[in-house]
Amino acid sequence: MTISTELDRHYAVSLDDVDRYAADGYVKLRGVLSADVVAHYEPEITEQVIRLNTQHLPLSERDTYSRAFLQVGNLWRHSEKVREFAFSRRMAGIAAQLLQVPAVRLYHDQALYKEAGGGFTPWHVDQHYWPLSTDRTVTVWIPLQDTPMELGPLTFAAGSHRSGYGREMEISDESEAQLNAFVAEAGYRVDDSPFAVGDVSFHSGWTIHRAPGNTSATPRRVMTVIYMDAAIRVARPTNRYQENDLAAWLDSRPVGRVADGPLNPVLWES
Ligand SMILES: O=C(O)CCC(=O)C(=O)O
Repeated sequence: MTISTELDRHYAVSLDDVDRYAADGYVKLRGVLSADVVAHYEPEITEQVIRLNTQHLPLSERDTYSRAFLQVGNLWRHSEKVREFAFSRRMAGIAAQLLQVPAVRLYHDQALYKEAGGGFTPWHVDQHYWPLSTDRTVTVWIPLQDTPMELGPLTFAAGSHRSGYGREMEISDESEAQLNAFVAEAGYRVDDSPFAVGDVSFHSGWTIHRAPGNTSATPRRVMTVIYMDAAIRVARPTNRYQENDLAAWLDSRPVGRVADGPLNPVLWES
């Protein structure tokens, strides 16, 4: 099988996984990509991250959020090869099956590289940042190497997407402290299990999640793609981050309109 065939090959999500996603707000799927596919795209993604990264301060001079990772968005616009990867129909099809919608669009992609010695990612929810009308959003987190505990695997509080807690909180030391206490008190199962290369996770926009720091000597290289229901509409921004997102990722589409800007192509439809 060729690399691009594999990226576009349909993955039938089991009913069990659809149910687990609905109940837990995330699902980890093993072996969705082959090691060959990951090895084919990783160097190009890494090259683009290095080229486009604007964070040059040493870790010791950064705040908690900036220590967590180097973050570069919409890499697909800079490289045809990354576009192939980010637009994978296999991944987008899984997103649609988990969201139980007939079609999904791209919100944006984002590389999240946790440097050697990089700090923890504080507990947070993603949709705090997104001016979108419903909760039909999901992020695929694709590690580009094996990711044992030392590298900082993405960690989920299972079932927390239904709590409504922490939705007004931006990612910070405060969100880490408050959500940590909430997750412990509520008794959510915390899944910080490792990822092997080819494993991916999908988490909902309201799932409370974090990642430990990278205590290893190598970077934790991760690519993510955020999908939304193709019928989702632009909602009135409720904070300054949502105002920025509206301009950066949604082509400043008017409130109430389907989020169908040129940066938001449909990536999969049934
Ligand atoms: O990769 C990380 O450390 C955090 C990722 C994350 O929060 C996300 O993809 O929503």
